[in-house]
Amino acid sequence: MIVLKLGGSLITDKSKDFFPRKDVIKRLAREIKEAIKESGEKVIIVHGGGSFGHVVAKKYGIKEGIKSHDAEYKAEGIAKTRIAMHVLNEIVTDALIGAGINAVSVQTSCLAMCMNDEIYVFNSEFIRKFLEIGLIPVLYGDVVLDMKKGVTILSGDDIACYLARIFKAKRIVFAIDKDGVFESMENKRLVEVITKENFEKIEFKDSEHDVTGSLKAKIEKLLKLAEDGYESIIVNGLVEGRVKKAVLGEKVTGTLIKVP
Ligand code: IP8
Repeated sequence: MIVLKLGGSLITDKSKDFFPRKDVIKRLAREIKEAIKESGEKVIIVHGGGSFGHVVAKKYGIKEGIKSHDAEYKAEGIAKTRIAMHVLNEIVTDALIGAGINAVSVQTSCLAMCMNDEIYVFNSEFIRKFLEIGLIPVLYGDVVLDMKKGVTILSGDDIACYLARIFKAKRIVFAIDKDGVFESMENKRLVEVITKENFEKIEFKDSEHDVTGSLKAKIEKLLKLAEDGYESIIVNGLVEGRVKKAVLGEKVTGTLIKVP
């Protein structure tokens, strides 16, 4: 089992609202198809929100939950965030099907619920069943109900980490728009391996965050995943061939997150 997360910054242009990178998505779909064929592995795909979900979620403050005075405004924001993610998911799923993958779109907000931003309910049986009958589930970061806050945003990273544990993933690949994690944004030197030991030395920039958190917080989640026995790799999906290599477990430029 392989879990592949396609980052929002990879599949959309975050400098332009609602702007999918259709050529990139199409090429990634081809790479994923080839990797599935060559490896014979089952794959779960999760994608992020990019210039679709994050723009709307930020505007309406969805991550802050519902307060008594703003319920109507939040309801409007929830509806608009959901449809934005639905539209992006359709573009991704359509490209996957176009590449010959039997992809099935799975609406995260109908499977999952949070409690103070943490996954509280997640009906992974739907995913298991889809995989069993030969489909490739395509989930995405989404607006979901929250038992305490009313609503929140569940990131694709959290979904990918959760499913990696549930399905005991053999490989976890995070495809983004950069070669991996850099020592600092100034020197742009790639950190090939991150462990608990060198993590604190990395200079994360504050500006590198969206509604679901900073890059630093994302890496912290991946370090926890590594401690549970699941290594992950971050690769640049804008460079042709890297996602395919990472899915196949071949040597590839990127940042590996593992235990020391
Ligand atoms: O881009 C967030 O998912 P992420 C999805 O994986 C929304 O953090 C709705 C903003």
